[in-house]
Amino acid sequence: MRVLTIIPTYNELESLPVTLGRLRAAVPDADVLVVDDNSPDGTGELADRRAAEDSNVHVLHRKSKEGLGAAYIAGFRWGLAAGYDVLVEMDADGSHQPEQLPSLLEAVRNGADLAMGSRWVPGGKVVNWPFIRKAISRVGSTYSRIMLGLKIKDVTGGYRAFRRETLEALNLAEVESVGYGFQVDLAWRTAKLGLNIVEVPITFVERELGDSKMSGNIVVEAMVNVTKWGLTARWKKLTGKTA
Ligand SMILES: Nc1nc2c(ncn2[C@@H]2O[C@H](COP(=O)(O)OP(=O)(O)OP(=O)(O)O)[C@@H](O)[C@H]2O)c(=O)[nH]1
Ligand SMILES: [Mg+2]
Repeated sequence: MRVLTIIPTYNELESLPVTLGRLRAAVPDADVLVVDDNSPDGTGELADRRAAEDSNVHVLHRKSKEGLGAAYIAGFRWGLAAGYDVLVEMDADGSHQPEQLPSLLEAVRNGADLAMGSRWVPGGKVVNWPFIRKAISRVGSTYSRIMLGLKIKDVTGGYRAFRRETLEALNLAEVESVGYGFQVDLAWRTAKLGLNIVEVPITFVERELGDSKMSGNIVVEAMVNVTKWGLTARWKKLTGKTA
């Protein structure tokens, strides 16, 4: 299995070297693609230096900050064109521990079309999150599950391994969401295709270095979209139109 781990970055100068080092040590066979949105702090140049030293590391430079979703879609396209079998999503900030990647890859090897790192299944954990952050994540996941009829416990999580055929079957050009909505969107599209989604327990560790790109807007976007998708699907069912 040729594996590509995609790491989107925006101002991750402190975190990226740590994450890259851990990832290359934990899963040396996997290639890495850093997708940088022209970070003003020089993250893109740092990634270029790492790529020059290590032939398993690649960099995709984008002109401006267009959000996590757009960066991942560009990364998926790059990885599919390069012929990888499995494409992994991983944050740069250490929240997704590279040492746990083998369990996601194992799930794919055992037949998952999409393996999702999950904080909210037995064995899953969150380290260093205040009560309010946990509450927002759990409420957001539960709301999405009810609205969209999903069985997944951690819908917004962003530590995932996709089999290439899964991404080929999704219509990536249709995906517009930017933040957490992007993760929900991909999970929902995968579920609608009837593909095999497996949740793998992970320990999610809140970032220690650098600044968050999370914003109220991202949460609102996700909630609005989930509501829209859920109601549209119900309406189509009621009126007999196929989704
Ligand atoms: N290329 C690119 N990467 C982004 C963008 N926004 C966020 N990222 C990256 O996406 C990953 C997740 O972003 P975070 O800021 O950690 O968001 P979060 O995990 O919701 O919030 P934290 O609690 O701060 O960790 C990190 O690797 C970011 O650098 C963007 O617009 N473009
Ligand atoms: Mg983070």
